[in-house]
Amino acid sequence: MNFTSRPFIFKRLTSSFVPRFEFPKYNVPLSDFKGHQVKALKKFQYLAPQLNMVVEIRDLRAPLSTRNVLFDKFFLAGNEKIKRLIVYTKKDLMPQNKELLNTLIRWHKELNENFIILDSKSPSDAKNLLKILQWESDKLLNDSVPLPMGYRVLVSGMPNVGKSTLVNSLRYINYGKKNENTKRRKVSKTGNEAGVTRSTSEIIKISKEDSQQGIYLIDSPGIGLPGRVSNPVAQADYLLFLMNLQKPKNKVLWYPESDTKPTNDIYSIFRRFYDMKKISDTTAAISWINQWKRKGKNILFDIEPLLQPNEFSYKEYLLNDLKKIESYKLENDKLNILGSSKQLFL
Ligand SMILES: Nc1nc2c(ncn2[C@@H]2O[C@H](COP(=O)(O)OP(=O)(O)OP(=O)(O)O)[C@@H](O)[C@H]2O)c(=O)[nH]1
Ligand SMILES: [Mg+2]
Repeated sequence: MNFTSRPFIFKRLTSSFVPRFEFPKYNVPLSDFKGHQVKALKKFQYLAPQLNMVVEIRDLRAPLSTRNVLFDKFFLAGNEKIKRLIVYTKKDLMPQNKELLNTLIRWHKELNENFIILDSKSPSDAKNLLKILQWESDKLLNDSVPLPMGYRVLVSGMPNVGKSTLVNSLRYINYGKKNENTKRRKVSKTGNEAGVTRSTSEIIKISKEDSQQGIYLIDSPGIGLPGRVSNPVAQADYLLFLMNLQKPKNKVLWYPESDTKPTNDIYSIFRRFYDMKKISDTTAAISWINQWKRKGKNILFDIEPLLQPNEFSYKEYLLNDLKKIESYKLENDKLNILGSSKQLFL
């Protein structure tokens, strides 16, 4: 898809359907921290001295919305020695988008960050990630850095980005068939709705039983940001707005399969859900958003920076996000968990 010019999008319009080009400003409640997320942040601080690496998971289709500046703060709070690898999941839902890839390369170069892109469910992708972890672990071994607790990797990220799925794929490489009736055993529960993992996991061994140095994972609950739009109906409407902008002709995609007409009316989508089951607008909105999370192929959630690549600064965006958090006075006590409010990325 070409995001560099709006006229390109116009060309794709059907004669009968015109998507919205402006999204209405809703005055809706903003998100707050949830109890189990605050607990997880505290646990991160507690675990920090044992950690060698943090693998930070983001959704490739929402590279901005699933970046959490709280994790950046974590690295400023005296944890700079921990290696950091950014992993974009759901590659299978955004295949071969060169423009997006080039954008990510540019952004991460600016911040001197390493990233990879994968499908959390793919065994070969998991194997490649394990090779990276093995390589990092071997480096310490060769430098005779003592690791009495093995090489420890925390898997962190926003809710529902695919952390537990990836943990399971990594575990499966060396332990999938050996244990328990040769059935594939999940070490970490996964699910379609956000908030499946409720607490930070025990350590999960992923290196071979007889390896010289163990590599261990710690799964964690998704941690969101306060101050984001939390109303599911508004979120669903925004998704519909984006979907129509990007795929105006794609009628079925992840509307309920039975209906094929594109629409700008989010309630008409909800009604298609009602047909199947009597549910509230909120439940329908959540179900529909979850369909995007699972199978929203080629629909980006963060579209503006790709439409206006020259006007968008990644650094500025993140500093802004950080400022928003700093000014989130109500929750200040909780945010102090992650140390001082030093400026980032400067
Ligand atoms: N297509 C596709 N689906 C994925 C991928 N990774 C995860 N999923 C799906 O996304 C949903 C969420 O996955 P989880 O692994 O439970 O996500 P999580 O980050 O552990 O979620 P929380 O614990 O709730 O924060 C599940 O339905 C997974 O099957 C991926 O790379 N590609
Ligand atoms: Mg999970």
